[in-house]
Amino acid sequence: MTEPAAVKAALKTQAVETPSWAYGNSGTRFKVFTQPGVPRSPQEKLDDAAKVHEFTGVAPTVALHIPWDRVDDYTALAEHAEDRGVRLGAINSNTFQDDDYKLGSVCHPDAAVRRKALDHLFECVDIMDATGSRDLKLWFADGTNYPGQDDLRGRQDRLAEGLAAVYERLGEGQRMLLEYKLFEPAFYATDVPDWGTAYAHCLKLGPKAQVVVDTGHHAPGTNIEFIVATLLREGRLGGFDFNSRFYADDDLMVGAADPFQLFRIMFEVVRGGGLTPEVAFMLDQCHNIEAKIPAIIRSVMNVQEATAKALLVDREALATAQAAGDVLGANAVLMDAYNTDVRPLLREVREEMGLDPDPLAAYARSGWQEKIVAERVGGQQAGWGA
Ligand code: AOS
Ligand code: ZN
Ligand code: ZN
Repeated sequence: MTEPAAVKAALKTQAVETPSWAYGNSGTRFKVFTQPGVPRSPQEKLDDAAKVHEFTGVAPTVALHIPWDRVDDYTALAEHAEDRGVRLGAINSNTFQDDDYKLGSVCHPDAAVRRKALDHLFECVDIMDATGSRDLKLWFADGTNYPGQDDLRGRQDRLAEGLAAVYERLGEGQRMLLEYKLFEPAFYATDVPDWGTAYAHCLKLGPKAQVVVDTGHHAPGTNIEFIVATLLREGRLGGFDFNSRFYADDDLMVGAADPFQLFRIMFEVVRGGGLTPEVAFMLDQCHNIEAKIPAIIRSVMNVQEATAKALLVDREALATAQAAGDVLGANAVLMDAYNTDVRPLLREVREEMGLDPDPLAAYARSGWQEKIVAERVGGQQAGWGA
């Protein structure tokens, strides 16, 4: 049995990165619902993210998205974050919102469009230099809708060429995280559809290229924990984009749709030694109909609960049962941990960190929501689902 003190220590050091776009208005392609009090600027998104960190104690960094968070002075933005007790995290690129990208970005058949996409990615690395961000997160909407539309292999060659150029541009201590996604917006063939493709490109590029697992980007029934175990084993798990899905890339709160899956994933993280800063635990979510800051606090707590349960797995008993071929016994060890109510333990962890044991109640009492509703008029759309 893992010592409670060790479990608590691990939980205190875990960091969950929240995404700037989760604080803004969002929706589906049918409707973006606006909420009162949402941020009007990247600075205000950071102010909200700082509240999530203040009440959870484990959300010290905020991912930015360019151009949604474009500002004139990124050093000043980083200072704004630090003034509020948080730091800027991964820089997310956007090579999907311009008309030019209809047939792709770095995989586009036209060299001029590929150049434009590359220039944007270089700009993102420049921003990392200014903000001190470690990670560039790359998600490409590239793909084709019809068989024969473009050459599948040719597109991989262009992708490899583009990625290599970005890799070259990375400085000391910087990484690129390559995200894969089964489908959408392309429906016939996606250029980075799965972890195998992402891994193959990363392997060729070098150690600064790592795979990022967005939990919503798989076919139903995919064993995501197997992917996590494999990538960790190969030293290529750069991080997660956490969210929940029922149908497609739903971007619902992590741990809401399938907490058992999140536990299984976190168990493989713990088992594979991945509970370190080398693995970025990021949220990639949109809160279309629920209150945003409380939803993000809830999401951070859901990650903590899954992590606590994963840490509680009796690894020795599990190994003994596995070695003895005790199928039911081994399964029972895992289920015992999953079925443990870890909320009292997490309340203790928070109290030991000098926090309120109930972050949602503390946020509700803080008056922040009333303040932003009163002060902010004309909140920004996240940029997503327009
Ligand atoms: C898109 O489906 C991906 O999940 C992206 O990671 C992300 O939602 C987007 O890049 C927001 O920055
Ligand atoms: Zn993502
Ligand atoms: Zn996604």
